[in-house]
Amino acid sequence: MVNWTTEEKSTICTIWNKVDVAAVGGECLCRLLIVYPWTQRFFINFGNLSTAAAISSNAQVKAHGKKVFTSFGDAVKNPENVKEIFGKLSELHCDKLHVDPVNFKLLGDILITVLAAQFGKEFTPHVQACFQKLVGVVAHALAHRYH
Ligand code: HNI
Repeated sequence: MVNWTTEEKSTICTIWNKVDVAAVGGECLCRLLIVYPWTQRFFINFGNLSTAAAISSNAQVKAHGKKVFTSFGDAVKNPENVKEIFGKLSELHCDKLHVDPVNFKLLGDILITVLAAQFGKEFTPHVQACFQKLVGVVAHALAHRYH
């Protein structure tokens, strides 16, 4: 069981409240698909993903990025209960989507780089450490029901 201090939770919320979830979510999923091209195989029904430009302007990628990071926002609000909150999602990603859990870590790291770029100096090492902890907990929770 991971413990969260009040300070860590408020540090994360302070940043997340300033995040445009649609913009950041879209950006993160785009980057995942461009930086780790093998992840495209999960999204073959999303239309044209043939070039970085095509991915960046793909409306389905943007919409799905928003969906994923809206869901991530539930973890921000309730970091103590991520395992419970993401139980069903873990089953879905395992049983139906067959997403290798390694990809949750990759997406988490991408979120960190996108937030670092957006927030600059405000994204101090301490803020990064808090987010690194959260993306780790989320990746762990999403992998939890795999069998
Ligand atoms: Ni993920 C669908 C949340 C990481 C591939 N994913 C969802 C949905 C949510 C979601 C919510 C919609 C579920 C539904 O329709 O009931 N995904 C999350 C979260 C993370 C994550 C919170 C990590 C932070 N998903 C990933 C990763 C991949 C991924 C890393 C693959 C590389 N997800 C999918 C796919 C779908 C999906 C594929 C189905 C897409 C569709 O609609 O066709």
